[in-house]
Amino acid sequence: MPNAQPNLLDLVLYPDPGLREVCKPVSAMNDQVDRLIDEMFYTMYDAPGIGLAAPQVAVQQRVIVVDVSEGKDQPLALINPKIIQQAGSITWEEGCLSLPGIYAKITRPNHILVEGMNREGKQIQIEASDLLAVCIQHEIDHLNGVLFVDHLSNLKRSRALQQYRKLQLQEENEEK
Ligand code: K2U
Ligand code: ZN
Repeated sequence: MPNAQPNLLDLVLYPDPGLREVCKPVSAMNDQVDRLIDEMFYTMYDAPGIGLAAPQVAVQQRVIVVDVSEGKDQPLALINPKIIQQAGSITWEEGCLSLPGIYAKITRPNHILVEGMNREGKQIQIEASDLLAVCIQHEIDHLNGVLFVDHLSNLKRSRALQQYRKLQLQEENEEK
């Protein structure tokens, strides 16, 4: 009998090296992956967030969860997701649960066709636009060890990471 209440997982924070690894594909849907997906959704909604990738909870597997709906009632889990078509362009102020407190405008395609396996183990294709497209691309980046700040110019990235380190130091000092 699986445990009813999923566990809240610890979020991995930059500069943890796990965030820079290329994650391994999931060979087949199984109970462990199914439980991981429940725990990722539970952790994402609690953060709160609208997306989460497995390496952000220290699991180096190609699993993402997203829910950009207002009502928090449209959960989408994708295993081994792959973008097979992309078009257009949208600039969005992105944040990341692994780099709390920093935000930056990132430009990405705003229409994508994604394929992957759903949590029932079925191969599916999803068309996504705007925020859902941004979110899915942000999460797939995580599976390839790419963070949103990597899409910035060197100057903007170094400024963002400098600000992040300052915030982390302030946090540590406040905890003392
Ligand atoms: O992967 C993550 O860190 C979760 C990201 C997903 C995301 C980032 C930028 C743009 C879209 C999605 C976010 O931290 S979730 C936090 C959040 C909450 C509400 C609106 C936007 C971002
Ligand atoms: Zn992120």
